[in-house]
Amino acid sequence: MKRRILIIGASGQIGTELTQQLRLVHGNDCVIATDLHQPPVKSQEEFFEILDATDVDAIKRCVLKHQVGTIYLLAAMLSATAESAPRKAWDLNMNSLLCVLDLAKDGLIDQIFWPSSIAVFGPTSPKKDTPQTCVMEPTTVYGISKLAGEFWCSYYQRKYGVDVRSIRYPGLISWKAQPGGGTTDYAVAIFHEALKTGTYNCFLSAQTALPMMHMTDAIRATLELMSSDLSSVNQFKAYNIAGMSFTPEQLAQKIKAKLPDFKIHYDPDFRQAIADSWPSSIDDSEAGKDWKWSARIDLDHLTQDMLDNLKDTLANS
Ligand code: NAD
Ligand code: AKB
Repeated sequence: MKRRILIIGASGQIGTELTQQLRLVHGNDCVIATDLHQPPVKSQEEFFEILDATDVDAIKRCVLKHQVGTIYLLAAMLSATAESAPRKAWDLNMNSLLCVLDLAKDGLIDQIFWPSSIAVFGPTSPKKDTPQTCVMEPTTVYGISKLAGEFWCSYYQRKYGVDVRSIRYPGLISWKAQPGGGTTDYAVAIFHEALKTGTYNCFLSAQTALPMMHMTDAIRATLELMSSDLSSVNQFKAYNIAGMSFTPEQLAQKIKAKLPDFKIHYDPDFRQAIADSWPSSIDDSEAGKDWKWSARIDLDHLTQDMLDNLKDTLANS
């Protein structure tokens, strides 16, 4: 029998769409979605279980019960929420990763996907076209946990031959599920508010450029990396991937072109310092070279897609 796929943290922004896509590819009963909370999409309640990413014994029982071969570990605290509870964020982000790495080391599972982030970079990294390898001195607890996680992944790969793959996602933009407490969340909230109230109060300044990506591209990147031949994977830390780069003002202009009455105000808060410490754009040539990665969705396409789909979702809610 084909070994199953376990998603931990499946009810979040990425998990909601990753679960859907993996079920399309592998079949519903091959994908076990788990989280502390029920999935936001009703149709995903089948093959769903409550599972705590920090409960090592429960994860092991789940792996054995469902004959799991691959784990996608998505449970984490993101950049903004992590700053309000640094120790809790560190414990969740690190202990869950070490738990699944040990399962692979002990031969219980074959493959792991664990997402990293552009948050591994810091103010001393090159800001523009930030390369795969450069100075990395993150200043957030989230970034520190992601960078440490990358080192753990490459350690387990080198020392124990664990097949663990990772991507440094930029800010992800989606309409199917809400983001979970990051600094790039404004780029989703702006669409909701544009349609609901016509006004958005942005917590970042007008000129803050950040790397971003449509969720469809991010899910495709994830599945492409996971299905790549092991011999073409040369980065066992995490791959840079790039989609687009824009400022709140540039995004607001795109929305205004579709909704002329839309207004944006700027009221930066503590998240401004986090954004200022991150790259404004990313060089993803290593991913392009190793597994032929290239993004397909640009800012015009993203704006249209978000407005069209959210309009329908809000009308039906
Ligand atoms: P999210 O916050 O939307 O979802 C995380 C999920 O984990 C939530 O459903 C939450 O209930 C669950 N969770 C939290 N604690 C848990 C626990 N103890 N046990 C089980 N589940 C638990 O986050 P996301 O945006 O889907 O991100 C998933 C992963 O991708 C994270 O590692 C994040 O750092 C990374 N990432 C996300 C982005 C982005 O823009 N969304 C960018 C870079 C990296
Ligand atoms: C966040 O803003 O924390 C995330 C990320 C880029 O890792 N979206």
